[in-house]
Amino acid sequence: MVIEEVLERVISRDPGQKEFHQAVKEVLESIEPVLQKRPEYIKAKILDRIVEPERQILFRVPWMDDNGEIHVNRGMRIEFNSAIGPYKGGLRFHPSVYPGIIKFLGFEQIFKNALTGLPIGGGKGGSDFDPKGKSDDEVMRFCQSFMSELFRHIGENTDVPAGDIGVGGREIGFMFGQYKRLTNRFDSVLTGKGINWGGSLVRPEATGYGTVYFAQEMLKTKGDSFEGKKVAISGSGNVAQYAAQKAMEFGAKVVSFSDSAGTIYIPDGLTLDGWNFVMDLKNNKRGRINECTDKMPCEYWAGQRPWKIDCDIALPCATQNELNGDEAKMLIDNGVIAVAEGANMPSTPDAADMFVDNGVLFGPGKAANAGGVATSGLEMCQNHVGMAWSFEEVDKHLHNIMINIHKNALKASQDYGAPGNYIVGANIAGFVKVADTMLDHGLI
Ligand code: NDP
Ligand code: 2IT
Repeated sequence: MVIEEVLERVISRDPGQKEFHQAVKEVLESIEPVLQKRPEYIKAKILDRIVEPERQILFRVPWMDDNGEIHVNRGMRIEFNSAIGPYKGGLRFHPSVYPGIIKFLGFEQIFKNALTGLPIGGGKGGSDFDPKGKSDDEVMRFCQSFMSELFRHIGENTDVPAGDIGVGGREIGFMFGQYKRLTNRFDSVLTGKGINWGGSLVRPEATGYGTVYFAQEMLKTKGDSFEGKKVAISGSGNVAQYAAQKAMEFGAKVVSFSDSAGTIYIPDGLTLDGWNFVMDLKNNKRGRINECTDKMPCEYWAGQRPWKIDCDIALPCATQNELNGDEAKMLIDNGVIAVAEGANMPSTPDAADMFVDNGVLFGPGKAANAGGVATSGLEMCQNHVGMAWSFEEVDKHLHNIMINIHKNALKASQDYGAPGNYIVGANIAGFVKVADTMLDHGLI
C-alpha cells in the first residue's frame, strides 16, 4: 500500500522519467518485507525522502567546434543521497542523457555504494553531448566548459564524480585540469584519474573484474566456475573489455562483443591478440566493432544484440534495457547458468524476473558492477593519505569487497525469505544501511 502510494507520487511528479520509475519500482517492491519488520521507516517517511534527490543541478554547456561553430549542450549533476558519505558516482556523456536517466543512475548508486562497505553517498551526472566523431580538441573544449560550471558544486568531501558511458581517462584528464586551474587545488575531486596524477591502479579494470569476481562467487554456490564456460558479453567499452580479460584469465571462452551498431560473434573464442586489437580499436582509434571482422575469425551481426548466442554465462556490459524478456527466454532455453550485470539496469524487469523464476544465478548491476565505484573509493582513500598502492594490493581489496557484497546480498536474501534472489538481497542490504543512517540524522 505505502509502496504503491510512493510510486504513484514519483510518477506523477516527473511523468516522463521512465527509467527512474523503473529503478524505483524495483527497489521499493523488493524492500516490502523490510517495511513489515521496521514500521519506523514508514513513520519517518524514509521512502518518500529516499526517492527525492537532495539536490539537482542543471546547467548550460556552450562550446565551440573545430570549425568555429557554437554548440549548446545541457549539463547536470544529481546529488541524490549523502547519508553515508559524499555524493559519489560517474558522469555520462551520451545523446540520450536527460534527468530521467541520471536520476535512475543516481538512485541505483545510493544502494550500490552502500553495498561496497565504503563511506560514499549516491550521485550521478552527465550531459547530452555526444563524444562520437569529435576531435580531441573538441572533447577538451567541451570538458573545460562542463567543468567551468560543475567545479563550484563538487569537492573531495562533497561530491566526487568519475567516468561512465562516454567518459574515460581522456575526459577525466581534461576535467581535472580545468578544475585545478579554476580552484588552485590538487585534490581527490574526481576518480579514474591518470596514474601519474593521483589515479589508482586497477581503477580502469575494476568494474569488469569485479563483475567477473561477483559471477564467480555466484557460481561457487553451485560448486561451479568459469573454467571452460562460453561467455557472451555485450558492449565493447571499459566494462566489457576488462570483464572479457578476467573471464579469459579464469579459463572461459569469450564469444562476443557488441556496440550500438551490432554484435561480433566469435565461435572459437576471443584470443589475447584479438583482445589487444579490440583495446586499441576502442580506446585509441575509437572505431566500430565491425572492424574486427578483418582481424579475427568472427561474424558481424549488424543491428543485433548477442543474446541469441548459446552460452553458459551472459555479461551485459553496454547500457540500460539492452536485454529484454524475449532475449532472456532465448538465453534460458539455451541453458544459461549465470547472468551478471556489468552495466546499470541492462535487463528489463521481465527479463530479470524470468532469470530469477527459472533458477538462473542473476547478479543485478548494483551488486555485480559495484567494483568500479568501490575502487574509486580506494582511489580516494589513497589520495587522502598521499599514497599509491600496488596493483596486487588494490586488486586484493577489490576482490574482497566483491566477495563481501555477494555474501551480504545472499544473506539478506535468506534472512528476508527469498534465498538466492540477489535482487531482493542487494536492494535490502543497501537500503537498510542508508535508511538506518537517515533515521540517525533526523529529519533532514
Ligand atoms: P563505455 O563508454 O566505455 O562503453 C559503452 C559501451 O556500451 C560501448 O560499447 C557502447 O557502444 C555501448 N553502448 C552505449 N550506449 C548504447 C546503446 N544505447 N545501445 C547499445 N550499445 C550502447 O562505457 P562503460 O563501459 O564505462 O559503461 C558501460 C555500462 O557499465 C554502463 O551501463 C555504465 O553505467 C556501467 N558501469 C560503468 C562503470 C565504470 O566504471 N565505467 C561502473 C559501473 C557500471 P557505442 O560505442 O556504439 O556507443
Ligand atoms: O555506475 C557506476 O558505478 C560508475 N559509473 C562508477 C562510479 C564511480 O564513482 O566510480
